[in-house]
Amino acid sequence: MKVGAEECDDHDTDDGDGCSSTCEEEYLHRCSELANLTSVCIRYCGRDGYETGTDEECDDNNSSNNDGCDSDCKIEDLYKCTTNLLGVSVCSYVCGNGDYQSS
Ligand SMILES: [Ca+2]
Ligand SMILES: [Ca+2]
Ligand SMILES: [Ca+2]
Repeated sequence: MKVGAEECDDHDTDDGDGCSSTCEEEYLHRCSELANLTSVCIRYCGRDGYETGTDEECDDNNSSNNDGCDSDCKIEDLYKCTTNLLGVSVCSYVCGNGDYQSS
């Protein structure tokens, strides 16, 4: 169960499963508690589209690189992303599109 300053507790001391060995939510993960006070952590990057208030810069609901939004949900160089009606990022390569963008 969660005590004091813990952000999560998944009954192990492993890193890389969403809840770290120091009981902190890991990068790009979100944890929620079950009724038995065990934390279940999921990686929100690569699902549910782009979510504001998270570490995502974009989310195209996949874990592929080189499509504008990389596997860590960061916008790749020379791409620009917008969010479609379903909340999913749509990224396009801005180099060579005839529209100079300085940033
Ligand atoms: Ca863990
Ligand atoms: Ca997401
Ligand atoms: Ca991608």
